[in-house]
Parts: sequence; structure tokens; C-alpha cells
Amino acid sequence: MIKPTISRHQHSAHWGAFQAVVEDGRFVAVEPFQGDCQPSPISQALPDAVYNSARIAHPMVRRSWLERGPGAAPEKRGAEPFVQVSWEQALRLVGDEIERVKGDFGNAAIFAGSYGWASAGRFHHPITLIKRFFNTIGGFTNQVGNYSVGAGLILLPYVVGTTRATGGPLTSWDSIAGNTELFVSFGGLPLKNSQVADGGIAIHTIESWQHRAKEGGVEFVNVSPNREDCADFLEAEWIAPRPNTDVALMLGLAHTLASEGLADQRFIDRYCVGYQRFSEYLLGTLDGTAKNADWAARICDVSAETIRTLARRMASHRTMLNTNLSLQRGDHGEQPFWMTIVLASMLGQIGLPGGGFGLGYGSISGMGVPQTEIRPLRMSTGTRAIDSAVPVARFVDMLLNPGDSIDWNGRTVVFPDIRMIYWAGGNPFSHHQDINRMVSAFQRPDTIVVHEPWWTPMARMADVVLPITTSLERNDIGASTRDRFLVKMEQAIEPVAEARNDFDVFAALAERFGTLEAFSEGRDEMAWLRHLYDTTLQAAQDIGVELPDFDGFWDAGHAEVPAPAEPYVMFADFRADPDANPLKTASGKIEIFSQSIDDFGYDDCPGHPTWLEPAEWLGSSIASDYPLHLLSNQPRARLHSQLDCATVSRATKIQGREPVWINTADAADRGIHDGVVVRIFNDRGALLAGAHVTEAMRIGVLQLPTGAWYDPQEPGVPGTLDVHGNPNVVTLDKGTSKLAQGPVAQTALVQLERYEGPLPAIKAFDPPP
Ligand SMILES: Nc1nc2c(c(=O)[nH]1)N[C@H]1C(S)=C(S)[C@@H](COP(=O)(O)OP(=O)(O)OC[C@H]3O[C@@H](n4cnc5c(=O)[nH]c(N)nc54)[C@H](O)[C@@H]3O)O[C@H]1N2
Ligand SMILES: Nc1nc2c(c(=O)[nH]1)N[C@H]1C(S)=C(S)[C@@H](COP(=O)(O)OP(=O)(O)OC[C@H]3O[C@@H](n4cnc5c(=O)[nH]c(N)nc54)[C@H](O)[C@@H]3O)O[C@H]1N2
Ligand SMILES: [Mo]
Repeated sequence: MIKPTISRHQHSAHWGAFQAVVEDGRFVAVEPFQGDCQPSPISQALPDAVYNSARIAHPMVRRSWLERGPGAAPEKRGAEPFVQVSWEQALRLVGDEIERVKGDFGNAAIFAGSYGWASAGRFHHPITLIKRFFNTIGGFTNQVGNYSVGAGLILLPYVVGTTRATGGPLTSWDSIAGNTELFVSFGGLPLKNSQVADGGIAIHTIESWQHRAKEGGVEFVNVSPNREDCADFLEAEWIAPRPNTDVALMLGLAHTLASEGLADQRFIDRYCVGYQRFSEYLLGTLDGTAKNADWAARICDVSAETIRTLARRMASHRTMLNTNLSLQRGDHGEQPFWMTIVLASMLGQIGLPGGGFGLGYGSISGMGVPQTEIRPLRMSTGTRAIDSAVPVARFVDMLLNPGDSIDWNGRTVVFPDIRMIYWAGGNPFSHHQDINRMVSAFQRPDTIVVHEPWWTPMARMADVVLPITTSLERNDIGASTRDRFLVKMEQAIEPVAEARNDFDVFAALAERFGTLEAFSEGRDEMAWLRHLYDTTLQAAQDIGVELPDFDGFWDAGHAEVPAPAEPYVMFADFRADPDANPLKTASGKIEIFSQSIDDFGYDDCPGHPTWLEPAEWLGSSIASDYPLHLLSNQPRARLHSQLDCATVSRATKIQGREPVWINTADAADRGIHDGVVVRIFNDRGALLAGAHVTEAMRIGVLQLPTGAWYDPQEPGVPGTLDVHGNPNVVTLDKGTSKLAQGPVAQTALVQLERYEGPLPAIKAFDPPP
């Protein structure tokens, strides 16, 4: 018997670092990074994913488009067969089409914002590469902001002068474990989310930090419609408001503080502006409505007594307030973040060890983990050649309404007329709301080009599909601002079938346009890795951190940045001396009232935090037709839609469909028991999911994770049934407000019933004809 050749290759992904085990040239297994005591199981799906039948083997072109050219039968997108072509022909077709659109309509007609998470490697990062390429040939229409924290990123500079209050570093867990007495978390602290950080996480520590905090005596309150948003070991008190009503709850807490003399007036006077204006609203001086605990109770359906008791407890303890990103991914999503900051200001503990607030402790790995900040490895996207951009989540509005304008953060944005969409590294069917509306929008442009390793729903929607390597098929470096490790991502296997790297595809296109030198700067893969690493090395040296040189790093497989000796406290400098260390806001202080925002005159985002009814919620009139609030949280067994085709994610499905969590009482009302297939619907669409009946959900609230590959019963037809369980079939596509225009995925009312028809087969993972 011949012994197999086995090799191990250091590698990384957004959900963790690992060794790729390769046997006779085939990637067969994943071994967690040494020292990672809580590795994410998501990695285990990789070998299956890499050789999955859903991989794209060859360049493919949609038949009508190939035969009749750009704009042919756009209504057949997603339904028509594809024709295999050579790389040479594919690149010629794409190059010709870019040239035609550029020449006839100008570069703004090319939409290449390409939002998405792609993979962890910072060099083979398609979202950077696509922008870099198009900037060398005259530019493109871009997307600004993100889906994660779209409302927060625009709001926070006005209120605290920095987006770091959500991006981190946040007050570190060692500060919390040693000082916090009460940790109140809106949206909980779900450990499922701390598997993941953008760029990778070598050692998962959030769970052990939570243990340390618990052992240190911290008491937790989980404010969420889902009891399981806090781990059992935290023994958290569970307060379950109606979804999207947290601002009313926070106002009730604030009113209790104000009316019972518990607000820290000295902190407010010294560190904040605009409290007077806000308190007129809070106390109801102008509108006659006091936003007291009784008022709040009627909106959020948490008892007034619970609200008052919590407010008093917060004021008498060292309290950390946390609000997760999910809360600002709803209608008027600016408000929960702003109101959290106002509440923390009234408690007066901002800048004290273990006190104040953080925005996202429960959202992403590395949040609050002690970190020495070094500049992350990053390739430049080049100089913006034209100034054409839309807020990230408004791209469907743009496709449907060219020439229309919208308000956005004090400006007016006019939508360009898009003729070509080019996507590399994202999946709009995973990230965008109201898929049926989006499918109609995707029938507008002449051409859609997609780079993908897998036949995702977005790849199926394209005219030209280019097969891309997975990270296992190339060399790269994983790095994140939220992680202390730089991790080698060594090529483990040869490219599968005809897959090529995004970099090589864009380099080939750049060559055709005569911009190869500007695009590649004469460097190949390894020269780029060396260059990017060396820049980071230099930045680290500048702040006194010694890292090995590139060869030492590559040999070792990783480089570790030491953890800081002292706990970090957000805004400690500002608290110590607000005159010497002012915030970068208009006033230099925390803006409870923002004159700048008020001056915009937006009805949906006034000058101070305000309870504004969401477009859909359990207290609204349409709740009689659609009595259930659907939350679409992040999936525990994958990253968004990534690896949905492979073992780990598929093992979680119920009768092949994504599990929806439903309260026992809601299930009983509908004759539903655990494991049956249900139909979830509203006026926007309908989908099938598998019922997971549980006491952990608040009555009236459903939870269906994002990322199940959209599987339309009639491909290409807007309004058709999705048989697999993608929540975005029923979510609402509107902006949070005229200020941020962020996405509102968490604002959606639906109905649910038992599905009685014959079960349609799952086709999402079969390659298209
Ligand atoms: N495993 C895994 N982890 C991930 C990701 C993934 O895909 N998979 N994605 C990562 C990314 S990109 C991001 S941006 C973060 C996102 O982080 P978040 O947005 O914070 O994550 P979610 O899971 O959507 O929401 C957390 C919890 O908030 C609760 N919640 C939702 N709406 C409300 C509300 O109105 N009020 C209250 N009180 N609670 C509410 C839900 O019960 C939900 O379980 O997660 C990251 N982590
Ligand atoms: N309803 C609802 N919708 C949501 C959310 C929600 O809470 N609820 N959350 C939102 C959030 S926070 C986020 S961040 C988004 C996530 O949305 P996305 O980031 O778009 O989701 P991903 O599934 O990570 O998509 C990344 C795609 O890149 C591909 N890919 C991976 N590596 C490479 C590569 O090297 N090259 C190329 N060309 N492609 C590659 C993957 O196969 C995958 O299809 O979703 C948002 N959408
Ligand atoms: Mo995100």
C-alpha cells in the first residue's frame, strides 16, 4: 500500500484560523488554530464547500445575452440556461461591454460598488480590487456605508465625533470584569455572533471573557425578544420588548432617572450639550406627553414597574449599556444608538472603568477584547476618478428610478442611469431587503457581470459569470482590526477546475485598457503580500510594536501583536479633561441635541433622540393582517450566505429549509409543531421555512436567520415562492431616515401558516442549466 502524502497549510477565514490538511493534493480536513480554545465549527464545512457541486467550474454566459448581446431578454435573468465559454472569450466579452458602456453612457453608468464580505484575505479582496480596477479606467458608481451599521456610521460623528463607539475599540472586557456591576444589553450578547470578525479571528475569547465577567460578579440583563441572546451561564434577567420599540423603553428609563432625581446633572453640564431641549421632549413640556414608564410600557409592552426598577438599578450601580448593531438595522435605526448614548450620559459613567456604553459587544468577535491597535493591512482602491455614489442600501431605488433624487445626510443624491452592474465579493440576495423588488430592478441594466466561486443566487442572476478561486487556492494574509494576529493564508490546493483569482481577472482587463501598471504596480501575488506586510510592520514599529519580518512571519504562519497591559476605557481622556481632549463634534461635547441634524429639517430624524413609529411594528394597524414581527438575525452555522451549500449549514435545516424560531403559543394557534414546513408571507412575498418551536422567543416574534440561498419556485419571476427560507423575500426595502438611509431589515410584519402543499425540491445548490 502506498502511504498518502499529507501536508498542512496555515490558513484563515472570517470565522477563524486553521490548518488545512491536504492529502494527495486534495483538501480533506480542517484543524483549528493552536491556542484557539473555542474554534468556530463553521470551518469544518470548508472541504465540502471547496469541492461542492455548487462550485462554478468555467466561465459562463447567459444564452440570450451571448447570442443577441447586451440587453437581450433581461426578464430571463435567473431562469435561462448558461453557455460555457473560454476565459479568452469571457474576458473579451466583458472588456468589450465595459468599453461600450463607458463610451456611450460614461463611467457613472457602471455600478461596481460591489458590497459584500468576500473572504478574509486582505490582498485577494475583490471589493478593493474591483474599485481599484475601475478607478484606473475612469471610475464607476460606488456604494457608501454598509449594511452592518449603516445608520450608526452616519449618526455617530454628530453625537460623539467618532464611529469608534461602534467599530471599537470599546471599553475592554478586563475593565468590565473588574468594575462593571450591571451590564444591560439591548439585543443581548449572542455568542453565535462572536464566531466572526471581518478579516478573521485567530483566538476566540469572547466566551471566556463573559465567564470572567460573570465570575467577577457582573449581573446581566438581556433586553431582547429572544431569550437565547444571552448564554445560560450568564443567568441574565430577560426583558422582552416588542421589536423596534427599544427607544420607547429607553425613554421610559430616562424619564424615571430625570423625574426621580437620578440623572447625573454634573456630568450632563460638563460633558454634554442640548439636554435642555431633549428634556422638554422627555418630560412632555411641549407636546403634553411625558415619556414616562407608563407611556413606554404601552409601546414596548414591558411593565412600567420593570422599567422603573431597572432605571433605579442602573443609577445605583456601575452600569455598562450595550446596544447591538441589529437595533439600528430597523426603521429609524439612528434612534436606538443615539438614545443609548443619552441614557449613558444621564447615568454619568461614560469614561469610567466598566461604565458608560458600547455599541456592538454582542455583534462581532473581538469587540471589547484588549487590543493594541495597528493599522490593518490594506491595498488602496486608488484615486476616485468620478464622484458618483449612492448610500449602500439604496441601490435598488437607484436601479428602479434613474434621475430621481433623495435626501441623504444633508445632501441631495441624484440617481445615475445604470447600464452595467459588476459584482465581486458580495451576495445581494443575502444582504438586500425585498428580493422581489430587487429581481425587478435586476431586469433593468443591459449587463450584469459577477465574479463568484459558487453558483449563488447572484451568480445565477448574471449575464457573464466568472469562476473565482476560494482562498484555499491562493496565497494571502488574514488580518482584522479586531484581532491581535496576522495569519498566513497559504495556498493549499491547485485552483478547482478553471477558477482564477479576482486579481488576475482584473489584471487581464487592465492590460486590455492599458492600465495594468497602475492596477498592479508591477507586483505579483507574493510581491504584494510582502509589500502589504512590510507597510504593517512599519506602522507597528511606529507605535513600538515589534513584528517579525515577512520571511519570519511566513515561516511561523502567524504574527502576534501583544495585548496591552492596561484595560482600555472608551472616552477616558475626554472625561479626564474635556477641554484638552474635546470630542470631534460641533461643540466638542456629547451632542444630546445636534444643531446640525436639526438644521437638516428631516421629519424622520429630528435634532434629538425621539420615539418615531416604525413603518411596521406590533403596535401598528397592519398588524391585524400580519400579526407577527419577523427578525432576521445572523446565522449561527455560517457567515451570511457563505457555505450555505456545505455540511455545517445544511445540517441545521429542517426538511431542507432554514429554521424559523416561533413561540410555542404562536405555533399552537396555527396548529404547528416542531419540524413542520411553514409558509411565511406578507404583501411583498412568500417563503417556506422549517418550524423550530421554542419558549425562547417572545410571543408574536419570529426569527429567521439571513443567508439561505434564495430558491425561487419560478426562477426569474418576481413574486414567486422562495422554497428555502430567505427572509429578505419579505423584508422591507426603505431607508432608516433621510439622515443615514441605512437598511431596515429588522422592520417587517408577516403572517405564518402551516404549509399543506406538496414540498417543492430544494434546487438552490444545483448548478443552473
Ligand atoms: N455566526 C455569525 N456571526 C456573525 C455574522 C454571521 O453571518 N454569522 N455576521 C456578522 C456581521 S457582518 C454583523 S454586522 C454582526 C451583526 O450583529 P447584530 O446585528 O447585533 O446581530 P443579529 O444576530 O442580527 O442581532 C442580534 C440579536 O438582536 C436581537 N434583536 C433584533 N432586533 C431587535 C430589537 O428591535 N430589539 C432588541 N432589543 N433586540 C433585537 C435579535 O434577537 C438578535 O438575535 O454579526 C456578525 N456575526
Ligand atoms: N434580512 C437581513 N438582511 C441582512 C442582514 C440582516 O440582519 N437581516 N444583515 C446585513 C449585514 S450586517 C451584512 S454584513 C450583509 C452580508 O451580505 P454579504 O456580505 O453580501 O454576504 P456574504 O454571504 O458574506 O457574501 C459574500 C459573497 O462573496 C463570495 N466570495 C467569497 N470569497 C470570494 C472571493 O475571493 N472572490 C469573489 N469574487 N467572491 C467571493 C461568497 O461566495 C459570497 O457569495 O447582509 C445584510 N443583510
Ligand atoms: Mo454586517
